[in-house]
Amino acid sequence: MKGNMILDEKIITQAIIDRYFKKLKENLSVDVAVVGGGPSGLVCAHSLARKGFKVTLFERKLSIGGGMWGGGMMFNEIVVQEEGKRILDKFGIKSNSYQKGYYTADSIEAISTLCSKAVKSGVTIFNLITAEDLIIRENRITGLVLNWTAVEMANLHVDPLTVQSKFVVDATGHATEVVAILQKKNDIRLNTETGKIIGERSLWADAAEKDTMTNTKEVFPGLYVCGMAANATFGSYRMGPIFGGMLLSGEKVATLITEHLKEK
Ligand code: 48F
Repeated sequence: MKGNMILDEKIITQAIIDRYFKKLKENLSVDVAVVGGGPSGLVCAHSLARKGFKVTLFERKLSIGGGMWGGGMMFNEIVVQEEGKRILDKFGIKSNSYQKGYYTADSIEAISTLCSKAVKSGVTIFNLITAEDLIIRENRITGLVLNWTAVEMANLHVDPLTVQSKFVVDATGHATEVVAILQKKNDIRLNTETGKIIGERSLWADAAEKDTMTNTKEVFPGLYVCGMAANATFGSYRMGPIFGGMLLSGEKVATLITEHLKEK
């Protein structure tokens, strides 16, 4: 290294602690808290942050990206249809026409770009944190209850911390975890036909992709679902490795929430 500066491990440690806690404190009260850093959650968070809203995304795992990295059965390519290609273009993700109406993209380029653009548009992402509960006031979601994923994995008895949020988005994919927690712990009715989570059905790409858009909506006051969580909640099909619906759903949920944030 140039010069005579001697690196001090204590300063390195202080820098990380100071900066992390500054970031955390700045995100204790936000416009939108997104749970899940898969494709739908990232597009949602990116769209809202670009409009100037304060958006925080919590991801359980070490890596952001959910189910997109692995393409289909670990073949790291994804497929999108015509409408989905518009979003890839918007993010500057290269796609290749396969045959009429079908495009492919490198899943690594796709998800790393979504993540990078989300962060650069102002989204704060906290990885390694799990949403384990919700805060409800007067029959409306007003925040999230969070804990370290490591606490969850080790099954330790450690109390969580909280963030306040005007809106919460469940972008947790197949497990639709946030809605499931809400249903399990509270005597409430969801905005579904049965008032409960209807559950995901077996694979049907075409119907699933269309339904994802219809099912992207508010499921309980203050709580929206997008991506695969939307279909799992409202009882539609899974779609497999076609990702247009995930991207478009993220965009749609951001538009819906924007309308409400403007009213507030
Ligand atoms: O599953 P995931 O990629 O959700 P998505 O955006 O996309 C689904 C597709 O990947 C694919 C598909 C369509 O092509 O069927 O499966 O709907 O990403 C969900 C993310 O949420 C995280 C999880 O680790 C994953 O990265 N997650 C789940 N539960 C929690 C969570 C939780 N309680 N707290 C924090 N993160």
